[in-house]
Amino acid sequence: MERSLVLLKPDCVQRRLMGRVLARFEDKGLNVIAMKMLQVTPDLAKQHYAEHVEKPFYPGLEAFITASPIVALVVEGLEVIRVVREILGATSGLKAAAGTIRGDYSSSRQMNLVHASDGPEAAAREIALYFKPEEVFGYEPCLTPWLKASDE
Ligand code: FUP
Repeated sequence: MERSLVLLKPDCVQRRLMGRVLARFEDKGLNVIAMKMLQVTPDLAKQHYAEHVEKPFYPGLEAFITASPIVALVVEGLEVIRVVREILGATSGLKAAAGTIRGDYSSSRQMNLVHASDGPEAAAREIALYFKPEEVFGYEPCLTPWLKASDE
C-alpha cells in the first residue's frame, strides 16, 4: 500500500469542484484516510514548493495557492502515487488528456485544480507538512474483498 498527499487547490474549492474530484478517487476504489480544509500560508507554500521557490513562476504560484482555502487529503491504495497522477493528467490543463480531471476541468497551467505527490519521498514529506500522525486514519475498508483479489 502507498499513500499520496492530494490538495484540492483554491480554484477547485472556488469552482465547486471538490465533490466531483473526490468522487473520482472514491469511484476508483482509493481510500481517503485524512482530510481537512486550511488556508496555505506563504511559509507553508515555500515549504511545499521548495523545489520551485527560485523559479520565475513561483511568486504567482504562491499568490494563487494562498489566495483562498484548500482541502488537503491523504489517499491510500496500491500504486496510488502513479494512479492518482494519471487520474489528474498532465500538469497543464491545456495538455492534459480528456478524461483526466485537469483535461476535463482546467484550461490552465497554474490553475490546474489538484496537486498530488510525485514519488514516495515527496509523499512522506508532504503528508508530514499537512497532517499530524494522529490526523491520518489507516482503516480497512469493508469493500476491500470486492475491490481486488486477495493476492493483489
Ligand atoms: P505537478 O507535479 O503536476 O504539480 O507540477 P510541477 O511540480 O511541475 O509544478 C508545480 C506547480 O507549479 C503546478 F501545479 C503548476 C505550477 N506551475 C506554474 O504555475 N507555472 C509553470 O511554469 C510551471 C508550473
